[in-house]
Amino acid sequence: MDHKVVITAALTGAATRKEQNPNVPYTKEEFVAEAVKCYENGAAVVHLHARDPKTGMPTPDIEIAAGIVEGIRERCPILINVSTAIGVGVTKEQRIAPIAAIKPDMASLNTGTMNFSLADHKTGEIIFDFVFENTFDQIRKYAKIMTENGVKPELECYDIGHIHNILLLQKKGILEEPLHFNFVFGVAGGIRFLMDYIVAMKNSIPKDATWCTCGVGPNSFQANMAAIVMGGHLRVGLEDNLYIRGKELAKGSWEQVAKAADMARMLDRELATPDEARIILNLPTKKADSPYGVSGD
Ligand code: KMH
Ligand code: ZN
Repeated sequence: MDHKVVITAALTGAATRKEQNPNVPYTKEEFVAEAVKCYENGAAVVHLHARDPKTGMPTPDIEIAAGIVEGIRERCPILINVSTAIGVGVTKEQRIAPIAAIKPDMASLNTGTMNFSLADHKTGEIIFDFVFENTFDQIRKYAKIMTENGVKPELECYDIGHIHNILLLQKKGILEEPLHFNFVFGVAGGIRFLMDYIVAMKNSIPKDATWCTCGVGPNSFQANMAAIVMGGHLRVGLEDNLYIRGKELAKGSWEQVAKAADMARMLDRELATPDEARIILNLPTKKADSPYGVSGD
């Protein structure tokens, strides 16, 4: 199973909007249809930030998030990874609340406080300036809640120092091992994609850890191609990249999943099913018992 690749589809994120790409889902029906298409094209995991269906803004509303999770679980066995970043203006308590309420298969766990901004890399203009707070105390508390609820954390690392934050906290055993990391490239305030950096990040994590990678905009498929070669897993989706190639808009996150799947197959890495992903990513053997259904049942 070692050679198999797990593809995650990140459908929305906190920032992308229909004005930029009309295929960003806002309603439950749009989320479910998009998740099913991602599954059909090879994704084993879907990463979710719920949106207010009327405004399209990210929302901490648990009923909305739960409705989306339930709708996806009714239609396909894809594993569900819920964001604990959600969006700008969401409180620390609101960010973690869906974990105990929904008990998704996985959740993002952000690993350091940082500038999390939007910039024009050509001109150096900072378009949107924002501090993303993830203190050690907060990371520890979120990790505890995830562990108690049987939810596998995906450790979002936007720089190599974030890996060291986790290794420091892990001296006290805050997380069940093996750990699972996501190396994120291209956030203004984080590391940009370079082969040297991804090699350094991979070499910094424990030998038994699993990892995937995603990148903002043009960093997306570059990082994923490197991960295919280096034995990592992939994340694509309209959350971080609106395009399929150049300035051509993607028809949906599913089209990026299909492209990533082709890239992986080209290098003889087969795609993991959700059941296989559960094993590869070392999800808890006992599936979280969620009132909103269980993936794969
Ligand atoms: N959009 C990614 C760069 C999270 O949801 O916790 C960040 C992300 C964080 O996916
Ligand atoms: Zn996210």
